[in-house]
Amino acid sequence: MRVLAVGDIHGCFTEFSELLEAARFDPASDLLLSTGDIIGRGPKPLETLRYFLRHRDRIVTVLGNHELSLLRNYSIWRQNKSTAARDQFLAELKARELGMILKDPDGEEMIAYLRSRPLAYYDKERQLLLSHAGLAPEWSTSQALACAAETEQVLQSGLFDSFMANMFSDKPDSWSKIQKKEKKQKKSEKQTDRDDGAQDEEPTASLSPLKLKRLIYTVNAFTRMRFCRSDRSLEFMCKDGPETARQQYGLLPWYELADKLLPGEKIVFGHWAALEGKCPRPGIVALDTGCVWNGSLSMTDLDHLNLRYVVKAHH
Ligand SMILES: [Mn+2]
Repeated sequence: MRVLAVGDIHGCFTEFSELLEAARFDPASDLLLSTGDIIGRGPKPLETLRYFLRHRDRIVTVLGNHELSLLRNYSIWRQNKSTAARDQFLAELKARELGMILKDPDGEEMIAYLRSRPLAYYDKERQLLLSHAGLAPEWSTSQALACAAETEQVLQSGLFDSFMANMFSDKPDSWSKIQKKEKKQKKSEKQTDRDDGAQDEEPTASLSPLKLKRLIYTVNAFTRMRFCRSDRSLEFMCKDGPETARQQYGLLPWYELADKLLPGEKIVFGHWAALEGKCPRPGIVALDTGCVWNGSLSMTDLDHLNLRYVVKAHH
C-alpha cells in the first residue's frame, strides 16, 4: 500500500484533482494523508470537502488553523439566538466560507467531519508524525500525541463551544511553564488534604483554567507554530523569513530546536509556504508550497520522501 501525503490545499480543488491524477492516487489501494488547511482563501472549498468526505476511509487529514477558524465561526453562529442574528453573522466577511458550507445540503456533515479530525497522526510503521505546523520542540512525539488526543476529545464533546470561545490566544507559549503550574496545583491539593484531585479532569460544563492552558498551547503548537525563542517557547508575531527572524530577533524555526525526536522518527508538516517545500533538516519534510498564493501543490510518498509530485497553481 502506498501512503501519499499532500500539502495545504486551501480549496484549490482543480490543482488537487490534477495532482491526484499525476500521482495516480487510487483510493482502492492507496492511503492519502493531508497536512490540513484543506479549505480557507481558495476558490473551491465545497468541492474539496466533498472529495474528502466521499473518500473519508482512505484519507487522513489533520486540522489546520483554517479549519479551526471555521469551527470557531460555526460555534459563534450557532450560539446566536435568533435567525436574524445568525444570518447577519454569515453576512460578515470572515464567515463567508461557513455560509457557503451551511447552504450546502451536506453542510452539517462537513462540519461534523472537520470537528472529528485529528490534530496529529502517527504512522507507527514508518515512525512518522503528520501535523499541520510540525512538532513543538518541548514535546516528544508521544507527549504531542497525548496532547492531541486530549484536545480532539474536547472538540467532539459538549465543551466545544466553551473551548472555541477561548481558543484564540498567543498565551501560554511555554509547555514547561504549564507543567510547573500543574505540579504546583497537585502539591497544594495534597497539602490541603482535600479529596478533589479529579477536579481538573472531570468533564464539567466549563474547562478548568489549567486544562484550557494545555488546550490552547496544543492547538497553537499543532496549527500556528513557525518560530520559537531560544528557550523553546512559541512565538507568533514574527512574519519574516527564517534568516531575517534569526538575525533581527534571535528567533529560530521550530525544526532547528526539535531534538526530542527519537532516532529514525520523521515529521511531515505544511502551514509554512515561505519555506517553499524545503526544510534543511533531514527527516523533516515541509509540504506547503503555497498553491493558494500562486505557488504549487505538492505531494510526496512516505516511503520515498525525496519524491515529489507537483502541480503549478492556475486558479
Ligand atoms: Mn496554516
